[in-house]
Amino acid sequence: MEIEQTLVLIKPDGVQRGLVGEIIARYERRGLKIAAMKLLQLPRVTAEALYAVHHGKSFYDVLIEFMTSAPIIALAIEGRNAIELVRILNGETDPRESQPGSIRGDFSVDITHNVVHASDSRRNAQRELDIVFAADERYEYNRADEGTLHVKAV
Ligand code: 3AN
Repeated sequence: MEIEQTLVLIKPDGVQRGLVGEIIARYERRGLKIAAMKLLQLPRVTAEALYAVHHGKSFYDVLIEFMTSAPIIALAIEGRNAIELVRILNGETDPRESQPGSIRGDFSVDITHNVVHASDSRRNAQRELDIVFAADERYEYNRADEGTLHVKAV
């Protein structure tokens, strides 16, 4: 399996509740790597591009309003199977289904204010990363523990 990158957004509620360090620590502890990171307030046009697939749905306006209301943290998270692993760490969208131990399962009771976003496929990860990050904002480096984390199967 190739190394993947995925877009993570820590939403305005996650930033305002002081959960940034807690959330990023969960990705790092799992063995995933931060390839890019910044604090920004999403311009409306950027939020609309990210959530274009939801245009016309009942929750679309509320979602765009919320995501552009205050600063967020954007991350490119990298690792083997990073797209799937990050979504497991984040937990289900619906708070009634997000399991304790996941970020949403531990910190969220609301489907809009649900702390984090992550890409759901390779295609979307590429598209979303390109919307949020310029090429020179993404970095290549080695984690000190990569030799231990990435043991080849025998
Ligand atoms: P996820 O973020 O878990 O991949 P998506 O991509 O289906 O979920 O939805 C994007 C965001 O839109 C969600 N994080 C949530 O904030 C909001 N959303 C999704 N479904 C609903 C819904 N039924 N009602 C209200 N908000 C929703």
